[in-house]
Amino acid sequence: MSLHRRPEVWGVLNVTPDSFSDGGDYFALDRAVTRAHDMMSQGASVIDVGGESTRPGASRVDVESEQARVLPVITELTTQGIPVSIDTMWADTALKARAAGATIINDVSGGMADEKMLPMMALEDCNVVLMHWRAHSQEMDSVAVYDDVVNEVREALAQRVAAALAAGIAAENIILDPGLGFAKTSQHNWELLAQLEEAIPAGYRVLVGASRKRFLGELLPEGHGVQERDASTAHLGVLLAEKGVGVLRVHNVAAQTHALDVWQAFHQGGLRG
Ligand code: PMM
Repeated sequence: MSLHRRPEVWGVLNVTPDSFSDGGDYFALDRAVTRAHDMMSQGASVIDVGGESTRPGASRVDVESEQARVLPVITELTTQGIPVSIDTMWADTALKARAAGATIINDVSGGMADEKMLPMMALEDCNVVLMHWRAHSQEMDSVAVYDDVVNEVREALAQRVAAALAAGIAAENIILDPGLGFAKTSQHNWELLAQLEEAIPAGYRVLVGASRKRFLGELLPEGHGVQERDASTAHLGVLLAEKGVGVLRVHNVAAQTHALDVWQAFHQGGLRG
């Protein structure tokens, strides 16, 4: 048998102008819903819907535009029975997404970007992802400075957990995330991955979002397409399964599912279960 339970795979659905355009457009909505169904049939357990790009250097999206992008998509997905996580730093967007049927709130700022976030999460009493974060996209590269990234991320996450518990969030609702690429160089990402057990306060479920990120691209030939990072993402997902990570947040769900099928069959000595 495997040492750890098989991780869940969450499919990324970014409803941003460079992906599915704004949610008011029927064709964009239609394409987003089709994409979500594809990811569910490929083995996703949750679709993580986001309307603000958090790439390094990206400018912020105002709350109204974000909601116009994500809420129609979330309403449609939840009506069709698809479990949805809302990827937002705005408490108001998270609250409206909950009203539209989202069951999980994924805040990459761990409640730091909007002071209303943690109290709202406590009242909603749902699963929440709290990620390690230092600053918004335009500033985050300038604060990617650490003496000891593993200890500093653990201490910062422990501080977020303390704030979440003080706000009234139940410990069993908390999922922690090291925040790969958010105020982190590639070297920082690899150090966090190598010592993930030390980087995350013990006793919480862990989500890792490594999918297609730049640090994986650095291992590929120059000029490669971003989708060529999917094999590296899937491989890393298996290594994270070995470490007991509970959730892998990925763009290519089929690739990650196949890789986990191999991992499971390898540990079980066949295709049982
Ligand atoms: N990364 C992105 C967006 N949301 N959420 C969590 N919890 N963890 C992450 O690492 C994360 C995230 C980066 O952008 P993408 O949507 O293109 O992957």
